[in-house]
Amino acid sequence: MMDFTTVSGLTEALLAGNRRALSRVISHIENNTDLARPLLAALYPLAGKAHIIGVTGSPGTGKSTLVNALAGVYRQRGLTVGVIAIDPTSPFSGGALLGDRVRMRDLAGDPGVFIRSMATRGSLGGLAQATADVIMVLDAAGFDRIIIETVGVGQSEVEIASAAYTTVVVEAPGLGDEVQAIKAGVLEIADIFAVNKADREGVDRTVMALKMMLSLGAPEKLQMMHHGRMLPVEMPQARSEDNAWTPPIIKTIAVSGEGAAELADAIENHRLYLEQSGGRILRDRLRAATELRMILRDYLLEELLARTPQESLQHIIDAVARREMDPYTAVQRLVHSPAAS
Ligand SMILES: Nc1nc2c(ncn2[C@@H]2O[C@H](COP(=O)(O)OP(=O)(O)O)[C@@H](O)[C@H]2O)c(=O)[nH]1
Ligand SMILES: [Mg+2]
Repeated sequence: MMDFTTVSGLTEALLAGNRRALSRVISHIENNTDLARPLLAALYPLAGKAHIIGVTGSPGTGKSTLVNALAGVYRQRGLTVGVIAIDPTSPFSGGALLGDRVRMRDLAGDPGVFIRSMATRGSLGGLAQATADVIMVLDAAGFDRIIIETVGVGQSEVEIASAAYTTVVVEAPGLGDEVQAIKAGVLEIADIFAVNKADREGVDRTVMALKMMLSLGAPEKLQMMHHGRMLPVEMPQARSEDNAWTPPIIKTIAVSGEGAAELADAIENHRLYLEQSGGRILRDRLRAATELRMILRDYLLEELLARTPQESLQHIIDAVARREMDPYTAVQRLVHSPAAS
């Protein structure tokens, strides 16, 4: 009988391919139970083999449908696939949108595919960290390819991109001003562009706009890296290694699966490119640096708040609110005040 109540029992079952154990482990991590950290510590050394693919883009471009098709291609090629869908939080229920789950159901029942939705409730940093942890667990569980679907809005896509080795940016024709849609910060994270809904009018205009952006985009690329708030200093160096890679533009029709094999080929080319150029090692360092920063930031904040007496904190907040103290001085006070006994 497998013991799902202990770290060793869960780990053993997970490594044996038990999907229920995998779900349990992820739940422990999402709910931050007492077993979460020991499980992460036990699994961390076992991860590092999977190829991690980020799929991002505006809502409605067809990301979920494309991920479904891509996972199907990988399954045909004998590879196992883990999918993490990060959905916009519904303003009413607080739950993930149903649509993604419904469309991804094609693959349900296949033991070579594991799909998990994570709702974007809570802070961005929290989600990015939880996502990184779940990626690691799927990696340790032996999935060959891990695909993360995120809605391309601002900071989160950059954070998730730092978790992926290959980032696919999905565009679609007819989303208004193509260049605007493309400009919104995705150019510098894209390793591959998928122009989905290639059955629709205007697809060639979108492809042309992308080609233009790519030919103009190089200097901006490095500059944007410097301004990316979450990115550690290693980023420009990490990316300079990638300069020999020109993001291919792949036309897809996700609903029929057309172009999905070509997209998978492009991803595999990029995977090989990263391995041969040393880019994978650089991205691993980048990932480690980003993750350490996220965890350290949370840890230091928690530790500081834990050792600061509630009255002192309230006192300082009042002082700042009354403008008797500026917030920078307040932070100095908090950081350098002797630990409470
Ligand atoms: N015509 C057409 N519709 C598509 C294509 N791919 C997806 N769709 C449709 O676009 C809508 C949004 O797709 P979805 O995968 O949920 O997009 P997401 O929000 O980016 O995940 C759905 O109604 C899909 O059926 C495509 O290649 N062509
Ligand atoms: Mg979706």
